[in-house]
Order: sequence, then C-alpha cells, then structure tokens
Amino acid sequence: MDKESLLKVLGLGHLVGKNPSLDVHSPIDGALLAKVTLTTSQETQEAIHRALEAFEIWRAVPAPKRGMLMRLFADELRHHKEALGTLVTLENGKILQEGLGEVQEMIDIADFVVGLSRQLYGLTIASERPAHKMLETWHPLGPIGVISPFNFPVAVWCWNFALAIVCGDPVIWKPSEKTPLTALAVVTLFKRALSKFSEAPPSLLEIVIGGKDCTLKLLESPHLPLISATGSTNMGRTIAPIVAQRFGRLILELGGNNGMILTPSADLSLALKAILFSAIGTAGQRCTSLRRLIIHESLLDTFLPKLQKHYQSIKIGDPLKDTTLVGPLIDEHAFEKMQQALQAAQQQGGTVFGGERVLEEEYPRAYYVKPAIVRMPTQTDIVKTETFAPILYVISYKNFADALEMHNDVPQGLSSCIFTNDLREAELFLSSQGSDCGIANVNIGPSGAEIGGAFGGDKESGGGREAGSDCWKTYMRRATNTINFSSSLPLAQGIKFGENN
Ligand code: UN1
Repeated sequence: MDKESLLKVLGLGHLVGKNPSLDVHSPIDGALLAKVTLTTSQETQEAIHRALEAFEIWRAVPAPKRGMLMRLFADELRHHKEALGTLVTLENGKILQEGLGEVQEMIDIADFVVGLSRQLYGLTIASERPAHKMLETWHPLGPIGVISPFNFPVAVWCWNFALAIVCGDPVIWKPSEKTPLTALAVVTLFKRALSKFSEAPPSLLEIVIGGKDCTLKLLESPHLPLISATGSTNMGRTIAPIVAQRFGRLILELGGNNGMILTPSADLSLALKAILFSAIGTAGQRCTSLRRLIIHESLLDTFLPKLQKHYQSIKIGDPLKDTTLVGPLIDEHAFEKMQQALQAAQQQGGTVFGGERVLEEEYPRAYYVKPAIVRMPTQTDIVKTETFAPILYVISYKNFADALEMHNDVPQGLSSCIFTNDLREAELFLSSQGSDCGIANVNIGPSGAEIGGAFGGDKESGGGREAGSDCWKTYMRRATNTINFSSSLPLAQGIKFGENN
C-alpha cells in the first residue's frame, strides 16, 4: 500500500499536502509524510473544558458499560492492525514486526480492561465499633493528561487510556511531535468505536499536538487531577515540580539503564538471543533496551567475539522489509547523542566496536547506524547515563556480589535481568537484596514486557506504574466509608466526649 492510501485507510487523507505548521517526516528516508496543524494554548484550554464536561457524563455510566466501549475500540484495532502497525513503522522507523507488536500491545490492554471493568473492587474492613461497617469505594478521578513518547507512539498511551476509560476518566492526549500521525489515526479509530456507543460523550478523548505552551497548559491545569508522562529523566525533572505545585498526581515513566547479569551457569544460546532482541531491537530506542551486560570474567573471551560476530551480520535498513532487524534512529539529534556517548566512552577507557553511520548514500536524510558494543574497564559515568541508541556496554565481574552491586549502582531503576541456572543466584537477584528495578527477570531479556504486570521503575526511572496488575487504582479516587447502623454514636479510639455533662 502506498503512503497516501495508507493515510486514507486510517482516516488521515485530509492531512496529505495541506499547509499548516508541523511537517512530519519518516525516519526511514526523511521524506515528508504529512503536515499537521499545531494546537494553540487557547485550543488546549478548550479541550480541557470539553473533557471536564465529558467527565460529568462518563463518571455516571456503570464501569462494565464503560468496558464495552473498550471492546468496540479493541475490535477497530484488530481490524486495522496491519495498517496501523505499518504507520507506526513509517513514522517511527521500528521494524514492521515491532510496529505490529505495538498495535498488539494496544489490543491486549484494551481486552484486559474489558474484564477489569467488572473488577474495580474495594475492600470491606472490620470496624472497631459495634454495628458499624467500613468499606472502600473507588470513584472516577477526572480528566487525565497523557504525554506519550515517540518510541512507543501508541502502546504506552493505550496503557493509560484503556485504564482511564474504564475507570471513568476522559483523556487529553499530547503525543510526541515526532509521531503525531499515528496518534491521529488512533483517535479516528476510537471515534469510530465511539459512534457505535450511544452513552459516551464525544469528548472522552481529546488530542492536542504542540510544544511547550500546550504542554504547560496541561501540567498547570487544576482540572487534570492526574498527569501520566513518559519520556526522558530530564523531561520528568522539568514537569514534576509543575504538577506537584498544584498537588496533582503524577505517573512518570522515565529513562532506563537496563542491565543483564550473565553468569557461568547460564544457557548462553538463550542469553545471546535475548541480548540481540533487547540491545539492538527497536534500534536501542526502548526505555527497556538492554544497555549494560555484566558478564562473568570466565565467559568474556569466548562470548564477546561470538556476540560481535552476530552484530556483524545483522541486517540494517528499511524497516518495512521483513529481513531487516535494525531500522533507523529517529533523527539526527539521536545520532549525534549516540556519537557523543561513544566518544565519551572511549575517553573513559572503552573499546568501541561498531556504532558508525551506514547507508548514508542511499538515505542521505536518514540515520542508520551499526549497533555498538563497548567493552568498558569499569562502570564509568557514561555507562551510568542513558543514551537512547543501540549501545551495549560490557563490563566483567569476578564475584556475584560485585555483579549485583554494579548492577544497582546506576541512577535508573527500570528493568533488569539475570541469565543463570543457579537457583541461589536467581532467587537472590529477585530478592530484597537483589535488583532494585521495577522489572526483574530471570532468563528473559529486560525488554518486551507483557501488559498483565505493572510496568515502570524506581529511582530516576520515575516511580510510576502503568498497565496491568492493580495500576488502575492510580486512575481512581479512593473513599473510605464508615456506616453506623446502631442507635448510638460510639467514637473511635474509645473517646468519651461530653458524656459527663
Ligand atoms: C517504552 O519503551 O517506553 O517492555 C515502553 C517493553 C514494551 C514497552 C516499552 N512492552 O519493552
């Protein structure tokens, strides 16, 4: 399907060739995909007000009915998986398999929340007073601002959106300015689902595309009780104080610096596969990408050359071709950051393998690179810094305790894994003295999490949790209720008040 027809199928035909403010280029070849109008801060304000009105209606719709809307949306996604996955690839540059995987992740979370909509349970709690009952009830919170990144232009948004909708909260979505088309296509698909559902207000989902002004409007608005933002740690540092100032709730999903401990007892062929997918997949542009390989010194001389050999033969190029494993970086800035990191690594004693630009003649306006492996003597400053590119730092260890210490000695705490067949090592890694990350895996790489679990990490990774498990609770307001069905008024803590008067 050519680009124009693809945009038409996804309801974006009107954007082709128009002339407003934001040019959207494909990282595959730098070609112009479409032009998109930027939202002004006045329009953002209006969107917030519409979402607020929608909240008044939506919060009164029973949760299982709200779930039915997500079922319709999941059907639209299933129906358009191929087209939407292709658009993800065109606009973001990840290989088609991963573009399709991203849409599947949306379908999975949409299916998950259909069931969840019947399980927004509260507790009943034993009261200390006779003939009293205590319980917890969960209520819709209000319109939610979702700020999503370029690297998962739709899946990460959908984790938030799906939960918000069944919890009774409208969403205002600010997608990355690097990937607005995928977002607009998804809004069109959601509107189709909405048109089949009579009880839903039209403003359940608002989209704003813009820079600082429009982001600031969302962050500062007292009408958005929760802001969920995914991006770099620097972005988190900027936005968190603004939301905290007005006591807004925040879900932050920020940078990762994910490690793998590779031990002598590991199944090395499994480990190799896991390293390839997690270090070079998505061209190293996942927050869960593998960035540090902490390898036992006895394995280094045999394993590292094998890994380098595999890196040599990786097919880099057009992400729409099914033999390609590594597509382009998102833009020139990403390429420069990668080169700066490699230079810094060399200055800090590293030996760099790969990392150079390739296919420059064929694609002069795109940035394809060879994934890099960097052998480091120790875990220096650059290794402790997240660079959003395919760079794998390799550091060796002698004792398991040192490996664990090194593993946790970075500012980030998102995802982690160990490859071992030693039960003690595996269990220690998962224990309170083990990995300090929000995600800790055994014999699985750090990337590619399923939606059923809570996703997110601690330290500079932001502390937020999204997707499955009980993450829905952050999108709701909890009330503790005490009901007295006796004919007296006993006070808690045994207090006697005014009884001697
Ligand atoms: C991200 O890169 O921000 O676990 C999210 C994973 C994907 C999500 C990554 N399911 O790698």
